[in-house]
Amino acid sequence: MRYKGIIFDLDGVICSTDEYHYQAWKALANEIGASEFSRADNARQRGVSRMESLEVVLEKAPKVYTEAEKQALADHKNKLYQGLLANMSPADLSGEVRQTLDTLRGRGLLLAIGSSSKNAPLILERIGLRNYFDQVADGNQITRSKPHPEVFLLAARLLGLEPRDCLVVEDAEAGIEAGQRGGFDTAGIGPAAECGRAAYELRCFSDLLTIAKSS
Ligand code: B16
Ligand code: MG
Repeated sequence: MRYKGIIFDLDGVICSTDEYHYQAWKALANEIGASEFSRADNARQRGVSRMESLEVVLEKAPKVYTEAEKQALADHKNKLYQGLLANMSPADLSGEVRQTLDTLRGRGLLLAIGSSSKNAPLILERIGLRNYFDQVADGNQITRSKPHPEVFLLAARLLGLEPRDCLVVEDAEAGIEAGQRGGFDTAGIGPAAECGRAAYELRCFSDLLTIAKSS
């Protein structure tokens, strides 16, 4: 087998919480008069930290905020976001994703999460995957978010694998860059499949079954 492990991004790869991030940032943007904040702006928030994501919204804001005010805005957005997460259940995990993960595991691959999100444990709980992955590396354990490779290097280390033995699966261009900088092969899905930088471009999640096949 070409790979021994697969490291999955969470938001936008395992589940569609990328849409909830957009909705929460859009609500905040409207509240502070940054109503020109758009989906194109949101694309730049994929994979980067909460505070870096806030800066994207504030580019459209009519006033300048202090650091303390920025922290309060980020906290407020996170409350809006967690309100959306509260409605999630195992039904929000697609059958395609679940079956693909089960098949990959059945082939003997180690599976990990590598997410910039501090909400990753909560999301995994909501969708019924709290104890599913062999390892979880997330925004609570790192100081530099994507495109820095820290979270993927941590995930590989927790799995006991070298980067060259792992495939990183990402929906964000920043995540593809992080994987490459860390020495991983990368597979892009959604926006990351269109950025022209991923080694593999997935049309759908189950395409992974072809990339990581038994030899
Ligand atoms: P939080 P991922 C990332 O998750 C999101 O793509 C990004 O939009 C978000 O700003 C970041 O998590 C931090 O999320 O506010 O929940 O800590 O795609 O790396 O799984
Ligand atoms: Mg993502």
